[in-house]
Amino acid sequence: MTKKISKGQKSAKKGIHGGTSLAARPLVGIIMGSSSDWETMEHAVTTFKELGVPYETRVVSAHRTPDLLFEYASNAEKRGIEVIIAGAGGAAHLPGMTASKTVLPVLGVPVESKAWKGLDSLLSIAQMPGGIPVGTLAIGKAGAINAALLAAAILGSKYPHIREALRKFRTAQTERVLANPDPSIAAFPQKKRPRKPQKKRKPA
Ligand code: RP5
Repeated sequence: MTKKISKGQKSAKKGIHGGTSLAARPLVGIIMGSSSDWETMEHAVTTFKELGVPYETRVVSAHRTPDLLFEYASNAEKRGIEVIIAGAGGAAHLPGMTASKTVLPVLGVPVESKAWKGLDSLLSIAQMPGGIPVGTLAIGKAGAINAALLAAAILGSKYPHIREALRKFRTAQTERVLANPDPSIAAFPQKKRPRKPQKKRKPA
């Protein structure tokens, strides 16, 4: 017997599969300590849009809005969030504090700070004492992109369409690199691409 699916379930399912917008039930919560972190964290959003992973974004500050942080982290699982990405800079306690209030995987993105170029953020996020892990990515844009890709890899074991989207992303990335083997061609457009070596003809 086939199970009946309610209207709400149907649209959520459709949203997840089509899924780049907030209309779909978000599977990933992207939080950041300040709106000034958006410049970095938007790269996680761009990556999710490409992969079709439904997400939500919020400013949740560990020191300016600590009650909101507790509420967000405590309720994320109940709301259907499956992975949290937390970006913060400086004395970046947001990812660690979030991880302390949930058993969901928390991925931390160290935002580049003015004073220490993000090294302070990196150490604050990575150096969690044993017991409360935060998966820490690279400082800045690369970290935000990789946090999204890692979140997609985690979700991929449950959602095959996300795994396939990730596979496609990787294939396209490889093909882009192989299609442009010589960066000097873009720098000096008059330079011709090397010809494929011709096979020697045997004398008749
Ligand atoms: C942290 O302090 C934020 O994550 C941000 O990276 C940093 C600076 O915040 P703003 O002073 O720009 O709001 O909490």
